[in-house]
Amino acid sequence: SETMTKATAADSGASATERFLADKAGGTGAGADTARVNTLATEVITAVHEVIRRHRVSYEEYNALKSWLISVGQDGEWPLFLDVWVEHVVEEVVHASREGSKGTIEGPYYVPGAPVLPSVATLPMRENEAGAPLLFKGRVTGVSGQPLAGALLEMWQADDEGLYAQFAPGIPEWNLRGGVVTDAEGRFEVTTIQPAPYQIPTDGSCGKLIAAAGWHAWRPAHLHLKVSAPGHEPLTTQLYFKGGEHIEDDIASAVKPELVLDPLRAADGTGEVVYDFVLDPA
Ligand code: MBD
Ligand code: FE
Repeated sequence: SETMTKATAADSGASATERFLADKAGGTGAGADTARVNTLATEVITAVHEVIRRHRVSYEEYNALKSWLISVGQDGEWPLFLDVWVEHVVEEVVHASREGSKGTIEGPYYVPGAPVLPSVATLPMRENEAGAPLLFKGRVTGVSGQPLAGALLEMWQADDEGLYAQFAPGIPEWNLRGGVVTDAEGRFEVTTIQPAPYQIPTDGSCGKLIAAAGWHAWRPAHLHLKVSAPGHEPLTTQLYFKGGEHIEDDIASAVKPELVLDPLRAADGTGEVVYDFVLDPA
């Protein structure tokens, strides 16, 4: 039933908060620079003041904002909120001068340490995992075209219901998560399933904002990838599907034209597509 299989915001939101605190919190290096903090904090606060003046914000609206901000933390939805509405601009700025493949946002659901798989592999999945089979193959090279043998291609994706293992209950730990190692010519060939469009949780604070503003909660179907090799800049990216719903209006603003796949489809729906990754030198 719906209640058995649907993740609640509390499930996936709180799990994303725990995951972030375990892997990425404590970035105090940047925080140590007083001048930088002064500039950024002052400008963010000033931008808020300007919005309040321009739109003559009321006390009712101020208190609604205050209670909403409190609820985002209580729901554990700060990673979700930030990755959906803020991360894409950070990614744009940080990777502006990358020569190799385009990247995009990581989002809240990466987990390091997925099972390591050979260059020709099937992602861990349940018997009768729902969704059309997808054969995804290609090559990892450096910017001058040299093959990168032994590169690690980490993949993670939602299942056919839009749920991520380790963030929604009842899914095997590493379902649809794996790290594929390229062969001597930098090649990989991964069998997975076609992902479905993804709806961010509607029952928590982010969902409340979406409903209150009259937005939609959808991301287009996507594969997440992290490609890494010694001596090279790791690449965090996502791949989408041509003609798929919400390609043009991703709630997370993370689609780029270079990231849209157009698989060959067999009569039974099985897809096959080639995509090559180019990594910048470190
Ligand atoms: C996702 O699956 C995702 O990729 C992003 C960016 C935000 C929420 C859920
Ligand atoms: Fe995702």
